[in-house]
Amino acid sequence: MPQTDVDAAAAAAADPDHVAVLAFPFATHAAPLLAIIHRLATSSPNKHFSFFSTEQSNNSIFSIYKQNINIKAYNVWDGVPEGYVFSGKPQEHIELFMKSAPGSFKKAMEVAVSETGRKVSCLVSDAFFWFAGEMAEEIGVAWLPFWTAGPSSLSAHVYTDLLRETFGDGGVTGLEDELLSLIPGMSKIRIRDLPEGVLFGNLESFFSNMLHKMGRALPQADAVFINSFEELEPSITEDLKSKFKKFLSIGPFNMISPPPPVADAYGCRTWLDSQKLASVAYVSFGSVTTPPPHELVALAEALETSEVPFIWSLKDNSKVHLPDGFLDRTTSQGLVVPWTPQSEILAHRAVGVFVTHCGWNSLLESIAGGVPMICRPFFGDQNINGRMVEDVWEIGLQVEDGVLTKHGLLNSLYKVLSLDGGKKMRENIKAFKQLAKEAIGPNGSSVNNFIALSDLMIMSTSSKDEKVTSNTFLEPRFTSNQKSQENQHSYL
Ligand SMILES: *[C@@H]1O[C@H](CO)[C@@H](O)[C@H](O)[C@H]1NC(C)=O
Ligand SMILES: CC(=O)N[C@H]1CO[C@H](CO)[C@@H](O)[C@@H]1O
Repeated sequence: MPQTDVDAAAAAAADPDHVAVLAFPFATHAAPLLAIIHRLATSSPNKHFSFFSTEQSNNSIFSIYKQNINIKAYNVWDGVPEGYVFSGKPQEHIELFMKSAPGSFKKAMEVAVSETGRKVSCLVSDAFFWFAGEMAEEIGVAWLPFWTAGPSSLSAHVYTDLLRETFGDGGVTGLEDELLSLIPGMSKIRIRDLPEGVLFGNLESFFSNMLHKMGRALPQADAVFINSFEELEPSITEDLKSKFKKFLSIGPFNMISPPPPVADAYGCRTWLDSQKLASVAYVSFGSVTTPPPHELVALAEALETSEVPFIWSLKDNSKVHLPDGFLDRTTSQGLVVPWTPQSEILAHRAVGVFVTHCGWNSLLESIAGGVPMICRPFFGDQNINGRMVEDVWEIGLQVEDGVLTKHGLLNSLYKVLSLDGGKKMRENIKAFKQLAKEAIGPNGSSVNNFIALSDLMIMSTSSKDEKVTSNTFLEPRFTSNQKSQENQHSYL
């Protein structure tokens, strides 16, 4: 036997635990899953983790992590048949991947099992993979799905059947402003705030079906875990704890291990240093979405008229839509840059408001920075997040009528940045920041939930003494030369 096989065999005999991790390889799903697996692997050095994703995803996320000898990446097929011609329909690549996924994951898992000599003892997956529950059942191990967005959107998917029974699935025209009082913790959410595909939009689309099946499958999981903290949405959290066998909030990840400082390529930090306390508007809609041209114009006009100093993260190819001369006229007022170190900017004392699409990761970064938001949501969970921001947490505003207009944005900027209006929002968001700090501190809810999650992965008796403690909770997860994470999240 070659030496490496001997080593593998010895390690497997010492601790046969083998956690298989199935990642959703699109948008910002795989990276946060790997972040948590990295922490678990660091705190359980004898357990082996196999991480399954597509080659492309795998290449982009693995390069940023410190090498862990007990995590191994496996590539799974992206589901695109040889010579396939894309018809251009939305989410086609996702649909192809999802159709092949159960088979591709099974095949890749067989390879990992034979290579390591360890049977799979626990299955962790993106919550999107409703079929992973059946896979886990077949091999007789625990299923631990991970939901990458917030608790309120998760609740919407778990309650889809009840919502459809109550409001019908034949369209909701006229009911858009009905409140969802029938769902615990959602009494301020309107039908119109729901993710599309629950009550409106194409209920038969591949994506709607996937989320529907997911909502039905999750109560069978051994635990559902999430990048949030219980104190942010206590009533929804409590309700989901009663729906699921276990519901474990183990975030916010961005506060547990903040990305290390990166080079200030566009001079944002230096520029911010020269600005007044809580005076700057930071504008970014994540890396997936750009508002339509007329909204970019409205935004530019509002910024210029308001004279509010700003940093605007805008891709170079969108600059053509800006009003003539805007960039020249605003050189001393603000910066328009193609990329920003978002969490650092939001943490800077000079930033007073974040104009955002309200994706989950951006929202958590805004809490970490204590910066109130102006939300212009686009799709997925962004509408429900925006509603929570304005009406439940009172840590920001939504743009009027859901679109950016010059007049509306001027109003919102004034409200958030003026001393009186903004003060309460700033206090509220700083209070959440404090709660988040406590959640990830000694005996905090997220720490205890992390330990509970880790315990669920210990299936074999031989490793029972390898208990995770809160000491390993804050293990740094990045290499120092890590490129900053993309800041966006929505479902896609
Ligand atoms: C930890 O927190 C729980 C719940 O808040 C509390 O009941 C318990 O006494 C705390 N334990 C310690 C050691 O502080
Ligand atoms: C199985 C496989 O090819 N895994 C790759 C995943 O990505 C890392 C980082 O780029 C590669 O080193 C692995 O070879």
